[in-house]
This record gives sequence, C-alpha cells and structure tokens, in this order.
Amino acid sequence: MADTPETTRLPPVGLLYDERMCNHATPDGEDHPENPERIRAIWRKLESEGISQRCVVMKAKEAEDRYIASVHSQSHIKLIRSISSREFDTIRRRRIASSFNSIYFNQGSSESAFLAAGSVIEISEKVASGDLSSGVAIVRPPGHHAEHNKAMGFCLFNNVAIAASFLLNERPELCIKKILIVDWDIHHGNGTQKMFYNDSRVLYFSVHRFDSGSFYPAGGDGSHHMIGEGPGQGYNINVPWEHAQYGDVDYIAVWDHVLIPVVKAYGPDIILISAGFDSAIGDPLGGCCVTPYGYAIMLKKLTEFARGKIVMALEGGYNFKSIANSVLACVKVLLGEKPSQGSFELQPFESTWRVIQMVRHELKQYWPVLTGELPQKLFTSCRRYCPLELNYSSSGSDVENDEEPSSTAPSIHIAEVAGDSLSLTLSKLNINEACHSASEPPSCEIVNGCAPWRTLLSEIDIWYGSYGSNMWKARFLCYIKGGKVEGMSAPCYGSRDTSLPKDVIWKTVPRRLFFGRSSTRTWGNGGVAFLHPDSCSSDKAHMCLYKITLEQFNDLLFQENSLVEKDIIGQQILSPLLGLSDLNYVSENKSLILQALKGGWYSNVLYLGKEDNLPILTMSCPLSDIERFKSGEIPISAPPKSYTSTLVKGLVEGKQLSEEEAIEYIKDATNRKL
Ligand code: Q9C
Ligand code: ZN
Repeated sequence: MADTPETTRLPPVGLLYDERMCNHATPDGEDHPENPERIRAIWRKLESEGISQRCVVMKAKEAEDRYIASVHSQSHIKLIRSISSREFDTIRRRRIASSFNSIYFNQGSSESAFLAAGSVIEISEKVASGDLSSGVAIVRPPGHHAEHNKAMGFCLFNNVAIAASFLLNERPELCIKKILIVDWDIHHGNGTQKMFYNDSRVLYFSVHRFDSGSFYPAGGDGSHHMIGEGPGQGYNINVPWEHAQYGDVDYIAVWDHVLIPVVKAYGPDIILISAGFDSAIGDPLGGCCVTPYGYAIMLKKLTEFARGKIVMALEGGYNFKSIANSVLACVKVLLGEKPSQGSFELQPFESTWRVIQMVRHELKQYWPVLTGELPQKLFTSCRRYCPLELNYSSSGSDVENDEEPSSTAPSIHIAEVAGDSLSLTLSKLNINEACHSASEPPSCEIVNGCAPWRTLLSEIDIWYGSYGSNMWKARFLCYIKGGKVEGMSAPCYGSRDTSLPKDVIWKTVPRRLFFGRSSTRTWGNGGVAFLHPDSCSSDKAHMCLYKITLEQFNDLLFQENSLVEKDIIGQQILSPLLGLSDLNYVSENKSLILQALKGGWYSNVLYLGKEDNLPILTMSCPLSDIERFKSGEIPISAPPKSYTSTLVKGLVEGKQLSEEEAIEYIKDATNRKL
C-alpha cells in the first residue's frame, strides 16, 4: 500500500505527570530539597511552553508488588506499602525514617512511591512496544539510591531498576534483551549498580561526583574500579568526578570518549536515563554546571541508538528553575528540535581527561574501542579547578540534606544563568578568570574523536559573509571540502565538518571594499580583498552569505590566516579561535581582534547584524591596519588576474551583477582612494 500520513507518522513522545506524586512530603512541612514543588515546576514549564500539548500526556498508575519484587525484598515492599497507613503515626514514621539515610515519610509517601515505580514501568513498556517513540516520566520520589532492602537518599523504590527488570523478565515478546541505563544524576546510583552488578543484560553507566569517596553516597561504590562481576563484568561503568564545577564540555568529553563508543559496541535495545538534574548549573546540592544545552546534546547523542527508544525518569535536581529548563530542553530534543543556545566553557578540566583516561584503562579489556591512549598533551591543557566561594555545599562533600534551595540566596543569579539567555558570560558566573584558559594559546590535541569545543560549536549556526574570492561558491567550498579550484596555486586543508552550507543568500552592506597587500600564496602577485571595519553609508559592498556552523567558521579563520601549517591542523585544534563568549562579545561590540591571530591579515572578526535571527560574521583587517594602508606602510595593490576573475565569477554566478558591472565594481574598489 502507498504511504499514508498514518503509516508514516512517528509515534508520539509520552510525558507522564501526576499530581498525586506531590503527596509525598515532609511530615510537618519542614523544608527539604526533595519536595513536591520540583515536579510542579517542571510541569508548569512544559505546559506554559506548549510542550505538553505536543506530546501524549499520561497519568500514573501504581506498580504491582510482583514487579517491584524483582529488585526489592518483600519486607521492603511491605514497609513502603504500610508506611502511610493509619497504624503508623508521624512519630512512628519518623522513627522508621531515621533508621534510613536521608529519608522522610508522610501519609502520602506510599502512594507516591508506587506511582513513581508504576509510571516508569508504564512509559518504558510503551516505548519498548513502539506505542511511543520515547518518553519522560516526571516522577518523585526518585529511585536510584534505593537498594534491595532499603530506602536511601530520598529514594523509596528504585523506579528505573524496576522498569528495566520488568522489560527483561515480564515482557519477552517486546524483545528487549539489552538495556543501557545512563545515570547523569550528580550522585552515584548505588542501588541501580547493585541490582545489575552481575547482569550483562543491563549496562549501567553513571557519571557522578565522587570526590575521593567523600561525596554522597560516600564510600567506594562509585569508584571506576567497580566494573561489574561474573557475567556482568565490564557492564558497570562509573565515571567518578574529582570535585565540583564540571559542566557541559566535561560531560561531552565523557560522552565522546567513553559512553558513546561503548554504546555503539553494546547495541542496546532501549535506553533508560536516570535523569537527575542535580548536575545542573544552579543546583544547591550538586555544585556542577551542566546547562540545558548540555543535557540536550547529551540526550541527542543517545537518540542515535536503540532506534531512538529512550525513557527518561526524573531522579534528583533541586533548583526549580534549573530542572524546569533542563527537562524542557530534553523534551524538545525528543520532539526532534535542534538544541539551541550554547555553553560558556570550551575546555574540559585537566581532571576530566585524567578521569576519562582512568575509566578507559579500567574498561578497555571489555570494550576494545576504549584502547587508544589519550595524548599526554591533554593533561597540560587549559582549565584548572579552582574552589569557589559560591558553592552552596561546602566543597568536598555533600551538605546535609535539609537545605532549602529557593531560600538560599546565592542560587538566584546562577538560576538565571540556567534560563534562556544566550549571554552566558563568565562574569555572570563570577568565576575567577585566573582559573581559566581563555588567554592561553591553543595547545593540545586529541587522537580519537574530536575536541569537545567542536561538538559544542557544531550545533551553532551563523552566517559567514564573504566579500572576496569566497563569493564564488566553488572557491569557498575549498575551505570546507579542502582542495583548490581554478586560479589557486595552493590547496586548502578544508574543515573537519565538510557538510555544505545550509543556505546561501546575497546582501549588500554599507562598507568600503578595497584591495591591499602585494602578493599571496594562493593567488600570486597583487592585492586581496579587505573590508573597511567601519561602516559608511555612501559605500556598498556585495556579500555572499553562507549559513555554516560556528565550528566551520573557526576552521575558516584558521585557514584564512594560514595557521594550519604550523601546529594546528584540522581536528587537532584544542581551542577555537572564536568561542561562544567571543560570539557574544562581537555581537555587542561589532568587532573583535582575535589575539591568537595577532598580526594575521584577517584577524578582525566583524559582526554585520542579523539575518534570520542568526549573526552575520566576516573577517577583515584590524582598524589599525587602515591607517597603515593609507600611509603606504602596507601596500595597496590591484588584485591579480586570477583573483579578479574569481571575484567576477562569484558575482556573476551569484546573479548579483553582469560581467561588465562586476568588472566595474572591482575597478572602482581598486582605484578609489581609501
Ligand atoms: N550526609 C538524589 O539526588 N544528602 N538523592 C545527604 C548526608 C543526600 C540525593 C547528605 C543526597 C541524596 C536522588
Ligand atoms: Zn542526585
């Protein structure tokens, strides 16, 4: 039968939210970070952004005892069932709660616990069966600390573990034989790890603060040496952070150099995410700084596997704004939207590389893709850890649990950073510049995979405005694909990402075009095009705009300033010339001299406004060179023939000018006094 809209339409994304899970709360209304407002805040956000309307919204139903029993003891199930009954008064509940680590109970706790577990089962079953393409369970209480016979760390039942067992043992017809659990909550999921420690059907991967075993849940369970046992050996992967402040670029480095290669090799049938957002920027317990954009990229990378069958289940996350914005960014990814808005850090911590290397070493025997050594150079790389005052939790270990995030003053400005502004600047974060590498030159390289800054900048589109030989598309593509075209004497290296521009348009700008310098490697004797950095309403320059990524623009900058032959080639460049904070800067100040290109002919990045809401960038000489051109210190010369004919080809093929007009345009730019 021919395709009808019905047969081609993708199954919807499922969202599960149920107000009844708000009934679990502290018995006398004491403040607690794990409180009902968390999931309310998330739900409000999804509603007000029109996201829930684009999904299938589901209500919770309680998990059956027999399903819970596959990972918890009968006595634990019985305790959680009865804890809210009338035979238990507040005092007795308190006494039982205090026999656990970081647990409270009230009359709503039982129902919430059964609903949370049932929710994750239900949504997982629907994703596994294909009724939903993916799903998000906005549940509480969280689950990953809960063990076989105990509640712990705000968790009563291990929701994700219960759902994983359910798929494997109760629904053989769905053919789920291999499950990947990704736990990006800032805490180690000790419960989940134990439940599948000798089971190769579940690959448990957790990235969490470890701080030498002092971070909650303290001890050795979260160490990278915990790799699984018996048939489960190699199927437990811990990435133990050494301190606070890890952010997008650190997580993406872990994704690129540990998780994704392993997932490729493992080939899971479904992915369950223990999605705690206490690793988010602004979280009062986590002290780290993953942005909504970071979560979106991490999630998007996972959607390439298991035919996109992904279930996210909420775990921790204690800053309402942060968790709402983070979940929003994730659901948008599941709906097929492209992650927007960037991160501020482009260099991982040196400890990030150390941790990655330890984990790869520990697991390479089970996952040969992890075998290659990371180059020593990485360790001298740029970002160094500096303990900060603005951490809520005293650095080193987790703070006692009863901190209330909304009233903790310092969380306010951080929470705003977690919002939707593109101006994520270092100054807002109040991070000591001295801790950062911004001023250090690009140094190191990475053997397999690409530098994390590339991953981040490859998601950002800009317009590159060309006014010289690059107006001829074939010539411009040499910078993307590599090689040379007619008239060029030397080939280009090309960009790492060789994908074509997403769009090409023409524009005129009120700027003076002129030709300067007296010879180039590519074109021989004669001048090449420059744009006067200042605008002048009586001038008019033709521009061909290419929609490319900020990563490609960086590769263009490298090539245009002929830096590639020195020490930085293609994918081995460890820092970009123009990162996100530079993009913010140039958008506000219209011009930015790249210090790394000091002396380069095209070291000045110009901002020419916006098109389609994306910035238009080009490169030219610094303003200071204009005086030197005028005084004759730097020569002004007519373009060589090969260059002129490239310019004419660009303008004519681009249908901007006739051949005669194009020649006239170049003549005028050549002859008119600067
Ligand atoms: N010294 C989740 O994020 N902290 N749980 C207590 C006791 C408990 C976090 C510190 C943190 C539990 C799901
Ligand atoms: Zn947590």
